[in-house]
This record gives sequence, structure tokens and C-alpha cells, in this order.
Amino acid sequence: MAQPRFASSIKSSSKPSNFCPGCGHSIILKNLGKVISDLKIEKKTIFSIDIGCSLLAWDFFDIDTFQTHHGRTTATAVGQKRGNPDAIILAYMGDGGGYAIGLQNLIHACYRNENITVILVNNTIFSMTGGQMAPTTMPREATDTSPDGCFTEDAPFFGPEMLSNIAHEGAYIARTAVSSPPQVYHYMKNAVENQMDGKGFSFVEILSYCPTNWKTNAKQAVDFLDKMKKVFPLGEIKGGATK
Ligand SMILES: Cc1ncc(C[n+]2csc(CCOP(=O)(O)OP(=O)(O)O)c2C)c(N)n1
Ligand code: SF4
Repeated sequence: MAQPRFASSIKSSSKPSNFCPGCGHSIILKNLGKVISDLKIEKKTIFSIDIGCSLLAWDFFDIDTFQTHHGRTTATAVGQKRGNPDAIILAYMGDGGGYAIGLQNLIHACYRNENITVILVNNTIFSMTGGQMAPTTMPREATDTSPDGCFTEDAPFFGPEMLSNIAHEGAYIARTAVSSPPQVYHYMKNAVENQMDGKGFSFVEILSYCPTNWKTNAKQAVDFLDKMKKVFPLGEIKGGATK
């Protein structure tokens, strides 16, 4: 079973989460583990993780796991799929890894309709390195490198919307938020099933908490995510219910 090892009620080999208290990664990974178990793909899944806080998931599951240089997860995931066409490839990364240093790989994978699933965690900043501004930083949002607020008055980078413009017919593209775990589960499951059906590229962006670098308490973190949800619309953008 692809059990999250932190879930102490599930397994005697459970161990503590590597993530900060209140981090959204734990919610996402718990649901991803459920998707993998429910689809019974534990034995054929390769979990590919980026540099960034996503790498803290390196021993989260009892499945084959591969970790890359920052931003290179999509490219290596494509290679894994081409070398192992029967494997289910899950690429897991942050918004800095996917939308800054790794954007070219993401665009080409989508444009070529590579049959992989990319799960991108958007917390509007580079978290592991301390909270720097990212392509997803919202207008006037304060970060460690923009303490007086992000200077841009323009919209931040809208990854799913951009990718949907170049995606093939069979692609699945969606955005959800950790405040709705059932929707996180549902969209990730749709994305993986899209790959299992051989339809091509699937992508889910997930708006997520980073209370450590947002410097927020629990209530403020929930308010911060509510603000994000007003900027980044949730829903299935291509495939799924939009079919
Ligand atoms: C090639 C390369 N450039 C820069 C870094 C430094 N670095 C490590 S993690 C990180 C930011 C990660 O941010 P993000 O991808 O958004 O993931 P998060 O930590 O927010 O989950 C950076 C810039 C690196 N490790 N390798
Ligand atoms: S720094 Fe932020 S994203 Fe990273 S583990 Fe802590 S709360 Fe999560």
C-alpha cells in the first residue's frame, strides 16, 4: 500500500512528517497516497520529486522515488516514461521549480503531450530557500526579497491557463487548493487516470499553505489562502468536467 509513513495510526513503521506544522504538502501527499492506493498502482508508480520543499517527500511512500536537480523533474519524468512506458510517472514540484527554472521543460512536455502527470504546489514563493519572490507572487505581496510588496501590478503567472493554450485534445489541466482535500484527491485522481488511459499530459496546480515563510499563524494562513483563491481561479480547465 502507498501509505504515507507519517500517519502513525496506519503503520508501525510510521514516522514524523518532515514538513513544518501547518504545511500544505502533508494534505496533498496524504491524498496522493490515497489516489495511488485506490488505483492500485503502487507497484508501477515512479514518484519524481524536485529540489525545494517537495524533496522532503523523498521517503514518504513505499514506492520507487527519484529526485532531481531544481527544475529538472519534468524533463527526467519524461525520460522515465519513455524508458518505462508501462510505468505511472508522477512529477511533484514547487512553483519555483515548475514556473521559473523548469518552465521550458514544462512547456515542451505539455506541447508534445508527454504522457506524464505533473503536480505543482503553488505557495507563491520559493520556500525551501527562505521565502523569496516567485513568478506566482501576487501583486503587492510582501516576501523576503520584496519586503515592501511585490512591485508588479500585473497578474502573477497563471500556469494552468498558459498550458491549456498549448495542450493537446487529450490533456487534463486543473487547479485546486488544500482547503478542499476532496477536490485535491478528485483532481489528482483524474490526472493519473488520464495518464493510465494514455491520453497524454496531465497537470494539477495546488494552492498550498507555507505558514513558515508567510510568517502567519493558523488563522492568518487560512486568510492568506483565501486571498490566493481570489487571484488564482479553481477548477478543471481542460478535460474532466469541462469535456
Ligand atoms: C539549479 C539550482 N538553482 C537553485 C537552487 C536553490 N534552490 C533550492 S530550493 C529553491 C527554491 C524552491 O522553491 P519552489 O520550487 O517554489 O519549491 P518550494 O520550496 O516552495 O516547495 C532554490 C532556488 C538549487 N538547489 N539548484
Ligand atoms: S517552509 Fe513552507 S512549504 Fe516548506 S515545509 Fe515549511 S511550511 Fe511547508
